Amino acid sequence: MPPTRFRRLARRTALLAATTLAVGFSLSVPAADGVAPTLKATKVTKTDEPGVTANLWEWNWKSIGKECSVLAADGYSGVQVAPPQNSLKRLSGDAETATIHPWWEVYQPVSYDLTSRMGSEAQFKAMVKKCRAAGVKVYVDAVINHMTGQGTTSYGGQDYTPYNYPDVPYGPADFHYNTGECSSSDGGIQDFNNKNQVFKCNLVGLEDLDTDSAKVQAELAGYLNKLLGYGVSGFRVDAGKHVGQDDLDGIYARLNATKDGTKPYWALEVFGGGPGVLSPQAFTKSGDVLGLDGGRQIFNAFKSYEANHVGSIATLEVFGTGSGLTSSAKTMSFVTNHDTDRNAGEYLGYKDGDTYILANQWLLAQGYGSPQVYSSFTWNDRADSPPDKNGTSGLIANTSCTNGKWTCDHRNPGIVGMVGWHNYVGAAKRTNFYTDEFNVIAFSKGTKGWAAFNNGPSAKEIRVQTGLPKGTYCDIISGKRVGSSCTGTPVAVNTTGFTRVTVPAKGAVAFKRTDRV
Ligand code: ARE
Repeated sequence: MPPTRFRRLARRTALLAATTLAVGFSLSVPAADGVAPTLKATKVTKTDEPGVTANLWEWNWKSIGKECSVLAADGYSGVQVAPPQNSLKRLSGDAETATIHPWWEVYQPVSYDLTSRMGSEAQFKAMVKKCRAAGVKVYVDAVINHMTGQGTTSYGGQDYTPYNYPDVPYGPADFHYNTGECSSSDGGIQDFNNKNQVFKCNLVGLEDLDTDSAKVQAELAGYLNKLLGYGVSGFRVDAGKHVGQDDLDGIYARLNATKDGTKPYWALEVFGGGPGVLSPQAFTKSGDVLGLDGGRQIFNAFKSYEANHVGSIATLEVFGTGSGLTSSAKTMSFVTNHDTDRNAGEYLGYKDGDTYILANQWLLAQGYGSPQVYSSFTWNDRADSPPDKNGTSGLIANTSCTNGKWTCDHRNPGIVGMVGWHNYVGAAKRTNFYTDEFNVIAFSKGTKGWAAFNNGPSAKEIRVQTGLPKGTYCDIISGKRVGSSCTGTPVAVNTTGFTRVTVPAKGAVAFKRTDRV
């Protein structure tokens, strides 16, 4: 039987089963964690603030654990990791992709057991422990909107059928498809401007959980509280837009505090577009949101000149609420993530090379939101599996930053330099904004740091105010200060704070007050 037909039949059967179940359905709410009281029951008010994070997407737990000491030394305060729950394990390729184990298997949960492509539950725990010991907080990509949309087998070994996940357990009544709340004709989101469909129907065929029910909320909170119990500091909420504000709030209220005694960080994935009620702004009461619209604006500024000969990074003088984005305080910002990296033409990605690096350096300097730097694996086809441990097992190999299979942009010396710069200047205000009205900009952050960015194809000399005292400073993009010498380009600032400096093509120059040699 062709899979779609099987699926349709299975859905019909599930619907019947759901109707039967709904009659005798009794609410059983498992205790959230047993140990820590939920946020609702405590007076915890401070929310975890992530600082600069590295998104080591689909790196395995062992490799992340190892990398945390590098992250700590480079000034990152957190790491975001891929969805750790048990997921779909495909048995073969199909008409959509011949790849047996496309990267997106992990976005199809089967249970909240932590056996995954990235490792075992014990390895996950060990990774969190190691990272926390190094001073790096861990943020988990939480897939709580849905379960799978295909398959019957999983990495954890548990089998399932449509709308039946015995190991959670979830049955047909735990899905919107069967509660009758989804208004579309086929149970899927057909109209992304329709609130009911966006919240209550299946996103790309993924079985949408009945997240307004107390039972489902308690199961989800149980999963997230397990992670918090292991020392996790917060979550990137996958498809947050499709859970909806009320259900997100219901789940969040059931969470425990983090091990640091704060409310967990909660960054919601909410794509722009659609009516106001579905906009990222409309979710900022429920948590921070991912800076997806900001990523597009960054692309337009850095890339559109090359593509269309219009626009330039001079437009970034206004970036934030002034350009229609969510406020800095409510945003997790980035140049790219695992989806947008595969969306050339709308967002920058590692394949954009110097432009991508420069955009990351700029974002760290601009200081909008909680900036995140993305590093993952190289790919040719957008469905490509991450490098495999043993051929086609689906289990992810250890990361190597030198074998060409992984991108390790968070280690790029110029990006690392700007992480330190970002941390040092803190909340200092942007001043002395300069632009040549084309593709070069420069600015200071208070009297703490100065940076210049050239997105053009040739080097450019500028004469600008730095806001810093007279002296010779070490450019932290081309090198760093070691004692009183500089391994990069020294830059002179005169008694009135001005400098005359050449900003390399597709490059930056930056220094902090403490980089004086
Ligand atoms: C896979 C197959 C599908 C199949 C499905 C179920 O590709 O053909 O139907 O499995 O069997 C990722 C992949 C999907 C993959 C899925 C599950 O991208 O291809 O489906 O994993 O394995 C909207 C949502 C947004 C969502 C995107 C995909 O608003 O939340 O669609 N993004 C998150 C993740 C993705 C992930 C999922 C959610 C699912 O970040 O990586 O999917 O967990 C406009 C609209 C947006 C829309 C966007 C799509 O901008 O405004 O609303 O985003 O386009 O790019």
